[in-house]
Amino acid sequence: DFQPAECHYNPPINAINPGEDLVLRPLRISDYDNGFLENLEQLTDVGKVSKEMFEDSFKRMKSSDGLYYVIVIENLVSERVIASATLLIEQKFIHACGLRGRIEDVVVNSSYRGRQLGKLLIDALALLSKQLGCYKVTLDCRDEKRGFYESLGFKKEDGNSNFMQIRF
Ligand code: 16G
Repeated sequence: DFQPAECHYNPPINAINPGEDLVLRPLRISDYDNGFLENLEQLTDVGKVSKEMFEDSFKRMKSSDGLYYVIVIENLVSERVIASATLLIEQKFIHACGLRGRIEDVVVNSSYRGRQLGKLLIDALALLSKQLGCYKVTLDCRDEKRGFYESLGFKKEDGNSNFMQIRF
């Protein structure tokens, strides 16, 4: 059973106190100017995103009736976003009209790695999906990140999960 516990953090950080000068909070529309997109560049190609495009996407997510949760960690001194992750809630008909959580776009700025911040983001979103009543929470990741997610309790479904895609 999934039980994120503070005692698994050494030093003992948590969502209320993620480390000196750091705060964990929901994404704000003003984060366009605080390095949110620049930080995402460390995960993949972000492309050219104008303020208007950003605000449109932000508002669409906000108005989705609790389907999108984007959380960030900000350094309050530099006022820059240094980590972020998204939880997307997928409504289903199966599993008694159940919900599935999907964790996406997890990135911790390279100069902040090794401070358990990735674990903190994932634990927070996994716990949130449990509290929202999801019957499972899933993610897909690069091969080199598999050990990290396994260490947080994620398991590859034996022979029964083949992540497939068509790229456009
Ligand atoms: C990783 C991310 C996924 C993201 C993708 C982007 C996690 C757990 N996984 O797989 O959410 O969308 O990278 O890669 O953060 P892409 O640009 O090749 O789609």
